[in-house]
Amino acid sequence: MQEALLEWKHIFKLDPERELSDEALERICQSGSDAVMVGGSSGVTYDNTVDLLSRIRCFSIPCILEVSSREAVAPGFDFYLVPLVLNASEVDWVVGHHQRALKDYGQLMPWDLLAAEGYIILNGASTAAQLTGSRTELDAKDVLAYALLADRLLRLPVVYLEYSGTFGDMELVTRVKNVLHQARLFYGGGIDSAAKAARAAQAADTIIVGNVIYEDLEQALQTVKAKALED
Ligand code: 1GP
Repeated sequence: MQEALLEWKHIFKLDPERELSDEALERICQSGSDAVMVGGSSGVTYDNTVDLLSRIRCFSIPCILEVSSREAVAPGFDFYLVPLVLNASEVDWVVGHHQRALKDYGQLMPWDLLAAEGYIILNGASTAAQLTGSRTELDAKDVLAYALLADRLLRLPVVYLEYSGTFGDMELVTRVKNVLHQARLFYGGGIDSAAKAARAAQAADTIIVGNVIYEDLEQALQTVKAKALED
């Protein structure tokens, strides 16, 4: 599954706390996107995670859990991505919650299905930034240094530039991409049209589309076209 991760160019991120009709879910899962990721910054529970997983399992698309709280970790996903929020002000969000989870469940971890993501959160107004106390007042050199930290020092397989809720600085995304040596660059935030998806797909390796699924499904489905441009 680690290899599949390297191929994915477009991922839809579904929030288990938000309502999505069966018809909308079917269209998302059959859109041609590479994978769906289940995750959110708040309101994610074991029950709503398992419920969404069971609905996604009606389709053949790979399904990833992005682990944001250990109460919501459920078996049965194809892959698990674990964020380390590199610019969080509290160590808990960098390695603290993770250490406590491993203390309890270290023997049970499906290591072959797990990978860490080096998150750099850049929209200070987002729930993720507020929850983690992320330091988002960063200049380009700061961001590039976090990218180097993730890629070269920690050798994380994924660097995730997270602009959740707003479309980011594509010039900066491109600069980050250019300093990465081995990590794959995920970009997420504010992709709400085919044009923005195409711009983000040029700058990053993998684009993540979230919010627009719930606000304008037709536009969300259009973002999958960016994948075809890259193929
Ligand atoms: C959120 O990066 C994802 O974690 C996607 O962002 O919801 O703004 O599309 P949006």
